[in-house]
Amino acid sequence: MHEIDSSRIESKAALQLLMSPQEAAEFISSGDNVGMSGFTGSGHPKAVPTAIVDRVSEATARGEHFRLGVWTGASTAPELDGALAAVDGIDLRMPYQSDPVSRAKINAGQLDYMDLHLSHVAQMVWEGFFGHLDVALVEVAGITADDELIPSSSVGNNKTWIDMADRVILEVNSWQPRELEGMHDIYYGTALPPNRKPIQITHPGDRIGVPYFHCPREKIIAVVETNAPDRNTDFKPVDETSKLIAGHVLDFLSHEVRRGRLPATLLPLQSGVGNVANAVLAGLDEGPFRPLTAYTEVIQDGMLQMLRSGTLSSISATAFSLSAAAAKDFGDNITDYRDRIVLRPQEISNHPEVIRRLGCLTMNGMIEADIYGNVNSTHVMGSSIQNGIGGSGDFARNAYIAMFLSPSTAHHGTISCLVPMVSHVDHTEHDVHVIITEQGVADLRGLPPRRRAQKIIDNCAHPDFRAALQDYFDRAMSGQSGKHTPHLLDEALSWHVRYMHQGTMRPV
Ligand code: 0RQ
Repeated sequence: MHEIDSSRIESKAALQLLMSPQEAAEFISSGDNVGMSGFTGSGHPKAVPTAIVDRVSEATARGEHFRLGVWTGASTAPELDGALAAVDGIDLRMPYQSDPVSRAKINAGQLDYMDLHLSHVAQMVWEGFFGHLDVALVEVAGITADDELIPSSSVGNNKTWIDMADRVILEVNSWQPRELEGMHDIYYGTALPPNRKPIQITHPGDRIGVPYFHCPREKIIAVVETNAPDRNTDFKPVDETSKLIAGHVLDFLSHEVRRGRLPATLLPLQSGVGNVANAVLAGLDEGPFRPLTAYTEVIQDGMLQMLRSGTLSSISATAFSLSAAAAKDFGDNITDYRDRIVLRPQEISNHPEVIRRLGCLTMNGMIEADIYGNVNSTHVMGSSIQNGIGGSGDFARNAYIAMFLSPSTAHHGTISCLVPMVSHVDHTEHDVHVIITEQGVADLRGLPPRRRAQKIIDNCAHPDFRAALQDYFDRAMSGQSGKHTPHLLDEALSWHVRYMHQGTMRPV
């Protein structure tokens, strides 16, 4: 840890509650549900989780169990998700994870996981589906003299955790820039039906809330000071496949502008994270469209670069997900960026009403798509979770144009990402408008199922698998099944079984 900046805590009451991470962890008991901050590796608590891991290990050494319900915004970091999963300290995890250790535990049946639409989490917690929230463990960038909490590099579900928990533990992280203050927009107007009001956002930069979390003083039981970085994962250099996909996205968008279906400034962008997304954003930064806006979930390196160059004029999101270099650039130049960024609670950043009204252009990754356009974003071979649906459903279902992007093959070309029937469905054929691989673009809008199938096979499948997919489709067309969405049901999933047995989906 770096040196603590004690000026971050201006509240006299909060100063009285300063203690070590170990002391704070004593307030958490086995069986508690703990709502933790954290979203795509940013803004998660950095010190108390490690102290909880020690408590779990000590309990295990005594032959006892110490398990918590762990609720977050989205993914966190190895020292939280990975470390707690490794010592079997998690009873139920929700709503999103991407950690290799917790993934292995989930897929071994040793850890229960609920993979949820990220916009649904707050409402489901208000309704009590996951039980009572005992503790909120939330990182903040500071506490003002008036006891207002300055959010950190992610907002996620923190407002809900602070509102709903009996007890609140705060980590004040002085690694987070002091100038984050004022960048957030925490909306306190949400309610359950029939008391819901329209969400008054008509432009990504609109502010409808306040810059702070409110928390009654008596709920705060511990304050811990830290100075530790976010996860800040570096990207792999952009590869040829990602560049080809990015090129197809740009061609597609240009075509839509030429057809008059999109303005030259496009519509608010949403982009998933990862190398393909970053390559697309780099392509857009060099492309002809500007000024652009983004109504998205996460601000990754590519989006920051687009702000720097002026290609993007404003971004709404719920979190950052930056490499170490981009995080440094953000911290060094925060005064240039801050007026153009709004960070919101995830039920607002991913709100279906707003996404539909703004007409977002959404770009998300996938594990596989089938020839009719159903998309699997979450499960490898139909039963093993990879990460979770995250915000992809919130955005795709309500998008103006829902694009799904992926290389046409996985695992060094041995698996086709275009298949006869997806082994798990996250986005149905009704929610998927365009599929783009390095091979090309399948614009499925306006096409009935059999025409969609031919387009996906022709435009998106890898040549190594195209003949096998065509053969499947032709035989399904001439077989006994209904002809609206022809299938050979006994064969559809044996496509995947073949991979399990032979390590390849190549036709044999
Ligand atoms: O496995 O890591 O063991 O090599 O899946 O695949 O190619 O690295 O791609 O990082 O973009 O992830 C769908 C998982 C794609 C991601 C998914 C294997 C592959 C590799 C990862 P290895 P890549 P990406 C919304 C954004 C859901 C949430 C979402 C995701 C691993 O995009 O989690 O959209 N999406 N959030 O080898 C077997 C296949 C496979 C396969 C890939 N067909 N069969 N394995 N893999 N395809 C909101 C935001 O704004 C953030």
